[in-house]
Amino acid sequence: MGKAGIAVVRLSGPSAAAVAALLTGSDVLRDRVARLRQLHHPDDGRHLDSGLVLAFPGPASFTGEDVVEFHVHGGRAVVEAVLDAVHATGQARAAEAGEFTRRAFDAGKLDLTAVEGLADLIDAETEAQRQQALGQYGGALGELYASWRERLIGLLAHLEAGIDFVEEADVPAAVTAAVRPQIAELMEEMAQHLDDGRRGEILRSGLSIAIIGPPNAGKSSVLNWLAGRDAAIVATTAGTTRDVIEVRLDLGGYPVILSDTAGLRPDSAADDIEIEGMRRARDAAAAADMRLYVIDGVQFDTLGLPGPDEYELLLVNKSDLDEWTLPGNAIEEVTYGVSARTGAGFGGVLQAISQYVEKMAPERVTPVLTRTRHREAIQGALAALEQGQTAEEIELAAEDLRRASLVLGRVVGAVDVEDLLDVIFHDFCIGK
Ligand SMILES: Nc1nc2c(ncn2[C@@H]2O[C@H](COP(=O)(O)OP(=O)(O)OP(=O)(O)O)[C@@H](O)[C@H]2O)c(=O)[nH]1
Ligand SMILES: [Mg+2]
Repeated sequence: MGKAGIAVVRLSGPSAAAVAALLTGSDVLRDRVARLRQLHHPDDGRHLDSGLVLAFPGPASFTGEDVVEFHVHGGRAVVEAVLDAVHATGQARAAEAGEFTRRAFDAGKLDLTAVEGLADLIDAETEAQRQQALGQYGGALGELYASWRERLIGLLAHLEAGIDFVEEADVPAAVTAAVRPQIAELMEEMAQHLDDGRRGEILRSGLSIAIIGPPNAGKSSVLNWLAGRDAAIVATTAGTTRDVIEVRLDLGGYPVILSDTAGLRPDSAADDIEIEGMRRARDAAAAADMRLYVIDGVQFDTLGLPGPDEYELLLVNKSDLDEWTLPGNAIEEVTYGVSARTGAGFGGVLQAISQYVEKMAPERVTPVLTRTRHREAIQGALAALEQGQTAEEIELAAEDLRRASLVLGRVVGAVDVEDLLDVIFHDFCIGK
């Protein structure tokens, strides 16, 4: 809900045309032509607005049902009045969150991965996110999983045919021997699909980068410089930042969540609030995909430098000051002299972040999986197939294949997923 030039009120279901007729006084469902119509309240005939009325007769509509859209002016009172008039017909109610998409799913218009792709498309903030979501909405991921499932079901049919001949000594063994190499091939494809550096998941939810280091090193200043605004308080007092401050950025199409944290120093030098802040800082550092360790290039404690496994990039800040130097024991490849005051050196830092992303999430053939739900399912299917490969009895091997195909069926929503649906559709807004 908000103010806009145009608002679209959508109706879906068998009464859509009847409701539209009551508001417009005309039959709108005949074709897919947009027509300018005056909308009136069905109770007292009062004029509500003029707007376009556009009908999509089922089944060739988004939901598969008859759909009518009113394109009215986007003022709050206009939308309220039109919704009120729609309710007054007694033939319609407000949709629940995600209900249009859920009906589309029920009508077989979209599989579950496409539904998720649509939700991601609506949430997409960067260009790379948009491309990935659009691919998934278009069915790329769903088609891959469906094709694996089809192959599995084909192989399963072979095994089951073999089971019919368990009485004959060599038939079952021959069937299993014929099927196993094909299962191995499928397993190889699944393993490759899983070995993607979590690219799709990172792109969907954002790469998390924690800025850590001693107090007063300029961590908040680095965050502000990268964010291009004064998101965090900067002050000469050591221990300024206590809470973790998060900023979302678009780095070359990749969504990045930067968090500024409290400076780390011995507990004895800090009060209770700062100690809690440092605990949060350590948690943020542990949970991050990447860590930027910031030190002050004028005052640093060489002995106090963290081990190279505690950060991905070392930023030696305040290079604008004369007394600035790089610590002698810094590892050259990951060390960057910067000034959060002048912006010097940040070009190299941004490049290093991009390279790091490329390294941890190499670009491979699409489609990539984008959610933990997908990863767990493919891992589950793979585990079932592995077990099937070593099963002695043909019946047991068949059972493992059946399990794997069931798991794949659940990812795309082809088999019993009632429990999953509420979770997935809950992410949607009303009216989608
Ligand atoms: N000359 C110079 N001063 C800087 C630079 N970056 C930060 N400062 C100063 O260093 C002081 C500390 O900066 P902050 O960004 O608050 O440091 P911090 O690491 O977030 O500090 P805490 O939140 O207390 O841990 C401030 O007075 C900044 O103005 C820089 O590149 N050059
Ligand atoms: Mg700070």
